[in-house]
Amino acid sequence: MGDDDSKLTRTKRQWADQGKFLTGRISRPETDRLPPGQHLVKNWPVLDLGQQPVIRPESWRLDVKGGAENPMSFSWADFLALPQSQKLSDIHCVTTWSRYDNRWEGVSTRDLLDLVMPRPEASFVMLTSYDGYTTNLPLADFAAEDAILATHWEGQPLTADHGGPMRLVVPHLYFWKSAKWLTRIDFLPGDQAGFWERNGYHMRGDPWMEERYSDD
Ligand SMILES: Nc1nc2c(c(=O)[nH]1)N[C@H]1C(S)=C(S)[C@@H](COP(=O)(O)O)O[C@H]1N2
Ligand SMILES: [Mo]
Repeated sequence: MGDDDSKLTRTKRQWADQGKFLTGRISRPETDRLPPGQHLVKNWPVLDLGQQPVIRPESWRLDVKGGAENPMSFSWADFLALPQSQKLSDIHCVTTWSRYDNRWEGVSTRDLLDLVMPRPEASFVMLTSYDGYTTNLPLADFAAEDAILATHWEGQPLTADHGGPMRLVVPHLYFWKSAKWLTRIDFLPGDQAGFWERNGYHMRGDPWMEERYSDD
């Protein structure tokens, strides 16, 4: 990865420049389940930079390093020994598809945060994945009640194309914030742009506010 000039990246940068898909409407999750400009799908599309890493459980690691009071490095066995949670949530992708009622199992981000304890000055999170992908979000969004480090979808192990063995799911933000093949989490005092955020996408990405692209 790191190829900031691939065809996909150039196309998406153009969309950001043109404001493609923007409706100018704002809605609220309490009243509108489907955010503005989205349409429902029944299948689950695969979207990524096209370099799906092959990860063996023996070599898998999750490192929670920067900005933590208790930095930790988890093996696959360590991770499976953490408290397990289930969440039911909707997916909203910035390319305008949404998918309702996805059943996830894994470790809730709150349970992870209780262990590693971000330092008081930490307000943002940088996620790094095995394919080199990065994405950023506010710590408050990462710590949302329904955010989960998911190992299972609909009762089955998460497949490699959807980010298995483990991906983040932050359902109240556009799906590009939900890093597949997650391997590293850093807490930061200030916000830094990840991969799509450097290519014209919004630093926060709230679907109900249509925060698709950065303002400049
Ligand atoms: N590691 C990694 N995570 C990623 C991506 C990626 O390219 N690499 N793409 C993001 C984007 S743009 C989307 S829309 C979702 C797609 O997830 P899916 O393929 O499971 O639908 O993953 C997000 N997480
Ligand atoms: Mo996406």
